Amino acid sequence: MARIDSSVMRDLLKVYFISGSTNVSTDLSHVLKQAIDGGVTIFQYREKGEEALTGEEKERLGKELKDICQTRNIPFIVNDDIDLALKLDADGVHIGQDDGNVPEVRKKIGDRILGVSAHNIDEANNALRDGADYLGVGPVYATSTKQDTEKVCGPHFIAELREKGIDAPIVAIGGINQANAAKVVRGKADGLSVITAISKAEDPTVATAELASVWTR
Ligand code: FQP
Ligand code: MG
Repeated sequence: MARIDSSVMRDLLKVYFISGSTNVSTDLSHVLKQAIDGGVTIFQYREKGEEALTGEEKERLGKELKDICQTRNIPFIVNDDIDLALKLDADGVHIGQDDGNVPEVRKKIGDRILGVSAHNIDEANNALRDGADYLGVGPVYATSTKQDTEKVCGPHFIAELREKGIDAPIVAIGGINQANAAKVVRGKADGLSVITAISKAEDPTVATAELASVWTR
């Protein structure tokens, strides 16, 4: 196996669904299946926060979600928890600036997909130098699913990173929904990442299809 090709990575980022058990009102496995039916291209298991599952329960749900992704042919990414990612044989991991050292994580996970959060040009360049396959950039809009965020950067910030020479795959994150997704696309992101715009949608299939449609219209 080799590291993922950047053009393949770019395509996979188009509709990036992130969720854990606390982000849904019903059953996450069911929501994930519905979302994949609507066009999700990659999934991140982010089991985090006060009521989040831990230990064996976290692992059990992770295994279930991984199997769903595998059966339906989309990559399964684990947020923060490298050991869980390895245990579940995930397709990749996503880490933020405070989640550990990028070269060390790269070493641990081999050629699996590695996503890193970046909030400025230096973080972006360093992450790519150290082995990131894609960057998560945001929050592009205000978000309620994460408390300790950096300041809102707006979709144009991704265009700025492009102008400064960042050519790598970038997925935008933070407060993205069906109403503002087109703006994020025009702001030069390769993909949109959402939690609640899908996890709390009345019909996750329809909600996902609406997000996916910004890439073809
Ligand atoms: N970008 C992405 C992705 N996924 C994420 N989880 C984050 C950014 C945020 O460590 P981090 O990462 O800053 O916070 P947390 O671990 O609480 O999510 F690019 F995948 F969309
Ligand atoms: Mg993190």
